[in-house]
Amino acid sequence: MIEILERTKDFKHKTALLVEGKEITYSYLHSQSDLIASCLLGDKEDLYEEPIAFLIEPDDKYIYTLWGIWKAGGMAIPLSLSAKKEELEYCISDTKAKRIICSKTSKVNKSLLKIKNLDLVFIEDLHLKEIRKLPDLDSERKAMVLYTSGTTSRPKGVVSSHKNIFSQIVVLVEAWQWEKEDHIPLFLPLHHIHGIINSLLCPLYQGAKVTMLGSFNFKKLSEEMMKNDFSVFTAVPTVYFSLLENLKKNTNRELIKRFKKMRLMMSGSAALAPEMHKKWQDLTGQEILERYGMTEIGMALSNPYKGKRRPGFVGTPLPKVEVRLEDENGKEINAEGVAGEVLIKGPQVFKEYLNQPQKTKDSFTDSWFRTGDVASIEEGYFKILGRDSIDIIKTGGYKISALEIEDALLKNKKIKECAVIAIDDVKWGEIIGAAIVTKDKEELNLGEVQEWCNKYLSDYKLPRKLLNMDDLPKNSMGKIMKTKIKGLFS
Ligand code: MCA
Ligand code: AMP
Repeated sequence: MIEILERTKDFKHKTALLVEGKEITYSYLHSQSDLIASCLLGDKEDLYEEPIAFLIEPDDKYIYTLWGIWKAGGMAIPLSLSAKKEELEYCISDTKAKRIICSKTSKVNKSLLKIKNLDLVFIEDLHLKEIRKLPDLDSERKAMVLYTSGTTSRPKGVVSSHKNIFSQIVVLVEAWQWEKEDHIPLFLPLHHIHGIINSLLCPLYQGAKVTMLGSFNFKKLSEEMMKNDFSVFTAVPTVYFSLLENLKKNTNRELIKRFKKMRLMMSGSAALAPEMHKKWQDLTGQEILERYGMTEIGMALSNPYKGKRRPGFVGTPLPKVEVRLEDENGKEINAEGVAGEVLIKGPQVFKEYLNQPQKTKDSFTDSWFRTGDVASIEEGYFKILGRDSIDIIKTGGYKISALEIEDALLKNKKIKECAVIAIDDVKWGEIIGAAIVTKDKEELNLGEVQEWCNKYLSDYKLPRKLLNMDDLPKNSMGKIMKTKIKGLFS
């Protein structure tokens, strides 16, 4: 039994989604996903974790598809709409998916999906059949694969079971007091946890309403804010930066009042600068609740719903999540103000990295998952200080591997050597900086480098700055970066 889906059946004729003004009820979500599940099953009784990829825009069809795959017993692989052919091919071959679901009306370039041994299935064609008996599923069943970058050049597939996903949701519903009267705007991408779990599945689990806006766009969001009474809001820090920039120019006081009226505004996926926290509070009166999470573990730490929310801190462990800090020798740190790696344990922690048993094993110590994030505790609250790897970049809330960008750069025959590092940026948190040495003194400017990388990488993975030694920060991180790119400039 998939507990999330069972529960949402109770909300029957209540509106679950608003998409371009169209209201979609919970019953309709179920009937459509039942049909999709039936079609996917064909003659089979159960898909037994068959990997099924999908590339569907963030509207109601996304949920029919996700739930349809789950109900048929398959393993859902939501892919990024901005991915390039190489990136898609990599994920599809890594998961060994034989079917990918797409929509006829989607703007996705379907020629990107002409991949060997892959059946392109249109969701519209899945509506023709009758509902079959759907399988009864164990909660340990693998449910979803999300691709996340790390210290390897290619992203890893994070496999979560239904139980993991359920555990991630119930914790948040309780901690953030989701109610059936809540209404949330959804504009985050739906191939990552922040969008899928926090913005979409938590409200649906509680019978609340989600307005699906596609991607983030200030004008569209403002229009919807004026039409709807949103009560909950969750975003990455870059979105708050854009909101502040736009609201500075916007004289619509009513819009600001709408933000003021919400019961909860949250930030996560990257550090929210305390100045941004303050600016937002000065403008709207809202004290942003910052929390900390990761694809492998869902959400782990959160400032309180009721109680002191401290700017620059990510709060305390969520219910049922165990968190500890360890020093370099694997000893638990209990003292305040001492930095150590964050380790996590709990039912929400993922099952495995797809096809990578050794990597899975290496990322755990005695069933504690090693996040690679460094934190300290001050007056009981966790503060994220950074990461233990220089090769991980967080930009606009996306985690990116420096090695993946370096790989793409090195495919260019003009490039002899390169090093990619994160450069602090007030809007994006970090931007991607590339130090490049060309062959035979060839010239390459930023535009050319971006054009080159754009062949292989999504837009948000493009280098935004070409670096020389003077661009490196003068702090200790700058020294580490120098080590990485040393030799390039000598
Ligand atoms: C785009 N641009 C950038 C970047 N991305 N410039 C620098 N750095 C970047 N990373 C440029 C584009 O080329 C374009 O330039 C201009 O900025 C606008 O691009 P656009 O894509 O339209 O930007 P946007 O719509 O404002 O999008 C920003 C965004 C988006 C809303 C922050 O990146 C986003 O949705 N990020 C969320 C990612 C996410 O959900 N992460 C959660 C992972 P030009 O104008 O010249 O063309 S899950 C996670 O982290 C864990 C579990 C957790 O804790 O949540
Ligand atoms: P991802 O792998 O895309 O799920 O990104 C997870 C990573 O985002 C974590 O390991 C952290 O490095 C970072 N992260 C998430 N939330 C926060 C936060 N509130 N402050 C700082 N970093 C965060």
